[in-house]
Amino acid sequence: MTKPDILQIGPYPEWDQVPLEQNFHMHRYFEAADKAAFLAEVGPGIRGIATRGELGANAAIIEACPRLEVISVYGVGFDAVDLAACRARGIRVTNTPDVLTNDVADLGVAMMLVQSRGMIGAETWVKDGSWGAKGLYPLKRRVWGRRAGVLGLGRIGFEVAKRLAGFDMEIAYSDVAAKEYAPDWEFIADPVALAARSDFLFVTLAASAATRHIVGQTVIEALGPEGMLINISRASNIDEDALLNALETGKLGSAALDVFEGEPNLNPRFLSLSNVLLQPHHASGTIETRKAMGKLVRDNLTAHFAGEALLTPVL
Ligand code: 8YV
Repeated sequence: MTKPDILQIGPYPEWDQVPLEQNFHMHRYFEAADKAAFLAEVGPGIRGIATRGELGANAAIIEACPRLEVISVYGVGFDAVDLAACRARGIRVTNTPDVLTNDVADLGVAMMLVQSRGMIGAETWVKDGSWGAKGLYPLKRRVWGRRAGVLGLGRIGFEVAKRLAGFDMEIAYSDVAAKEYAPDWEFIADPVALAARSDFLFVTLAASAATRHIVGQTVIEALGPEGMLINISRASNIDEDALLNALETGKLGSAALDVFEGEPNLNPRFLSLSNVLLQPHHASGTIETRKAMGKLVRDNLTAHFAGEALLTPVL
């Protein structure tokens, strides 16, 4: 049987690349110097796309592949896939939910702890001799017992809140409706009201056109000069200019961010701030989770081309 032709949008670890190559004819879009010429050459034969959450597949790529049947996303977020184009042509889309939930929640909570307790600066204090020369490290803010807000109580938000409960935090959340699976946590529909009563605000929303800039100037300023914003979802959920303005002027206390507009080329204004913790979009980045994500990407492609039900379809 001939191997189905798959357009690969970004690199994968070797442990995924090898089995992908065994079962499919992979075409490495990300290695092509002239992407348009590459698409014009291989696009007509492409039946599947393998991509990553943050890379997705845009309308131009989809259009260049007239025989495209399925897009398999390595990531839970599929906001970078042009779903309207897929719907119009009956193209199936899969993602990798569940397998990454706990690691993403872990990183969000770790970011809160590291930033609130000033651990990056504390390590520098040890390494650069400040401990000996200047004495004790400046005091930082506690985490346990304080007020946490979770914006988006889906799978990841729920796991974040569960972990925060272990720190005896006062937990509230916003979502489109109260969740029956969260009877112990306060539901506050309005994100501004949620931010106003929170010391820490976690953004854990699945991104879409509807959630774009849901965290804008009003939410950010409601969180306030003592508040911390933690984003482990997508940059588009936050108005980055409003965030940078608030961080620069002290209207927001601090931020811990794993995602950025235009990543990995983030706005240079972030780099000169001392009240941020910046992470390279690696909330799902453990060996265990990435292996499970890669397997799901392959299993969905294999199921599709075997005519079987997709494991984790979103379309
Ligand atoms: C990335 C993600 O896919 O799950 C998502 O939506 O954005 C991530 O898991 C990951 O960084 C691999 O590219």
